[in-house]
Amino acid sequence: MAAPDRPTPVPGRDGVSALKVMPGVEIPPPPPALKPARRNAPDPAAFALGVLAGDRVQLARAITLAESDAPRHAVPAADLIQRILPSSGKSIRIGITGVPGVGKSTFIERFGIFLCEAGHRVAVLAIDPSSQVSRGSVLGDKTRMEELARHPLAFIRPSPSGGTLGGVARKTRETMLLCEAAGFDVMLIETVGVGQSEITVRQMVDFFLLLLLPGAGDELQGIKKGIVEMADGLLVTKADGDNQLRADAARSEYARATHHIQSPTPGWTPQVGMCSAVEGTGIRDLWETIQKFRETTTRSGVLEHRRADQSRAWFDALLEDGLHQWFLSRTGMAEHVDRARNEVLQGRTGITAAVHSVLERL
Ligand SMILES: Nc1nc2c(ncn2[C@@H]2O[C@H](COP(=O)(O)OP(=O)(O)OP(=O)(O)O)[C@@H](O)[C@H]2O)c(=O)[nH]1
Ligand SMILES: [Mg+2]
Repeated sequence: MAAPDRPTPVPGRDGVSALKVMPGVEIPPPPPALKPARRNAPDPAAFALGVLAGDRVQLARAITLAESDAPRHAVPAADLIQRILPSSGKSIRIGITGVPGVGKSTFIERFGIFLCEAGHRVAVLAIDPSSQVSRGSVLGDKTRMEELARHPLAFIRPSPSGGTLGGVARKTRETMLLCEAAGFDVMLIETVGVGQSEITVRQMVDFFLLLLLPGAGDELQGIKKGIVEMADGLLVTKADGDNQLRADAARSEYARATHHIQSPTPGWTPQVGMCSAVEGTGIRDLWETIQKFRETTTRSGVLEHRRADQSRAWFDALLEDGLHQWFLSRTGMAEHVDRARNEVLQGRTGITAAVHSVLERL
């Protein structure tokens, strides 16, 4: 058997400096800005300038920084958001939900292209907590939303992966602020129509749109009534071909149903429409509805109020998160919490007493 080849040391790796490969040649130390330790340090000021100039490459990098879970990125990421904050907030933020297969991706592609053709700059984001493993459905969608992805006025970013719904939401929210600062004036934020993520998206958008299949009668299609109650607009999809009649019937039924449901937005009655993303019908009407919504809620102050409420809730949630993490990071605390919880599960301590015993350690 031949002896294995000894691998050649690679400069920049294997502890070999590319600057010292020539024996006897002395290279002066690099100037401070090029010191290896700083090479990868993100520069929030430079990122912010790039984002504000609408540079897409810098925007993508800035988002990656904001999404990072690495503790060393926390400070520069916060600095970056701080710098772009005054230039954010000027878009109309639209949340889109619906059960799997209802036609979200197809609709977003068609709607997005419609908006781009009207001169808008559209960012498509997503919240999909299940994307921890698969890297997110929208990544696959980016290839499906081929035409929109290629459009120079559109920007598509898959759902951040990893972590809790709260963590994913924080990242998407900051991505939204960055996209706004980069000049995108319509945000389309998709979420899968299952679980808690609708509530989270509702908490970060102005207008919440629920897509519905053209087979009504199915008792709101297994959609929780609570989700219908969060919507500012309902849109029956696939209103084409054989589905046309059923879509019509579904639209009427939902229009009747919404009369009995309290609107999530004071002074606004949820509108029910239908569309075919394949044929492109109903898209313009929807956009007119959303513009009317924006005018109405801006005039009444409801929009400003909603955003203030959202910021307040967001602040409280982050503070709570931070406190929780800080609490568990205290020496021995995580173990103590586990022990106390086990005592409860084994019926040896009541819940209130167990929680007290944990808090007493502070
Ligand atoms: N006839 C018709 N079919 C449509 C329309 N929109 C979507 N579809 C079809 O419905 C199926 C599901 O569409 P998607 O856009 O992938 O649905 P989705 O909600 O994104 O699905 P998930 O990503 O799995 O949650 C596909 O086969 C589409 O071709 C439409 O307007 N008309
Ligand atoms: Mg999809």
